Amino acid sequence: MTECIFCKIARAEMKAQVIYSDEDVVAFRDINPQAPTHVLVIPRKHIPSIADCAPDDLPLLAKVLQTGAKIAEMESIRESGYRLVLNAGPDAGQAVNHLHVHVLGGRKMTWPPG
Ligand code: DGP
Repeated sequence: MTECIFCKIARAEMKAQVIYSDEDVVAFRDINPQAPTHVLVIPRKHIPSIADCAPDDLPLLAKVLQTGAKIAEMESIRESGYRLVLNAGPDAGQAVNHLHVHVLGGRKMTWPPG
């Protein structure tokens, strides 16, 4: 069993505000929200980063992204707009080494990101 915190959330061994889950993915509210909606979508499978995605993982990755869009619907930010963010590696600020997509919305965003 991995000690990864997101694996623990996926196994319900660690508390999180889970708003969606199925056999492949889990979505929960970020502990340190950067927008009115800030949800993380993870695969249940432990993949450290997008850089570690194997060709066989691509359907799962597609499901993670599609779940991000589903969460945006659930959070009523489809029309106002939202951002899906996937950080990889130190320069991008990836802090948790379990692939995750941030769903951010509910406020106007700036570009380029900081
Ligand atoms: P990243 O920088 O892309 O690796 O983002 C990791 C995010 O994970 C960060 O926004 C904070 C969030 N996070 C870290 N630990 C926990 C936790 O234990 N619970 C929840 N809900 N979110 C966490």
